[in-house]
Amino acid sequence: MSVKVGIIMGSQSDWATMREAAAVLDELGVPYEKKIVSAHRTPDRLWSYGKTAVERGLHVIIAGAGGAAHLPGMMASKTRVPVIGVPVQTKALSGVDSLYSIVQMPKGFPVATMAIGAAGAANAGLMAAGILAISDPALAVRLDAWRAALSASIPDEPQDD
Ligand code: RP5
Repeated sequence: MSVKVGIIMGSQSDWATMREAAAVLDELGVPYEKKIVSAHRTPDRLWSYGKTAVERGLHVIIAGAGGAAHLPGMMASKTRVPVIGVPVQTKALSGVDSLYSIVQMPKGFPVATMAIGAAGAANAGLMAAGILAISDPALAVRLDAWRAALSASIPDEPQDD
């Protein structure tokens, strides 16, 4: 069975954030591939990844980048495979630069943009799982159980430190 989720990121330095998406997919038993694909440093790799995404059987691409974060949008321009964008938190501008670079796509080429940083990456994994669960009943059961467990872990009342 081919891998249906691609996790791509602009740099090795993004992995500390993007591994949160991978961790969620691991918990849910969803196979994925992970690659460094930079819009600026490896544009040919980006082009080739986007060009072959459909034929390789990818159903969702999670793309994380920081700063001038053009990777998710450029990938969305190259493939119809849905792209979930993760704005990586930057030191200089706290990730607002990444968010603005990813979220404001022109009509016709959408990127489903998550929150800045680790929470956004984890949610990207959950979003990808939710998309695959539409046609994978066993995954749907696992995702429902994951969600129920999270809800059950939330206490009714706050505790003193
Ligand atoms: C972007 O530039 C990457 O997505 C990364 O978030 C940022 C910084 O990259 P490095 O200089 O750490 O490699 O392309």
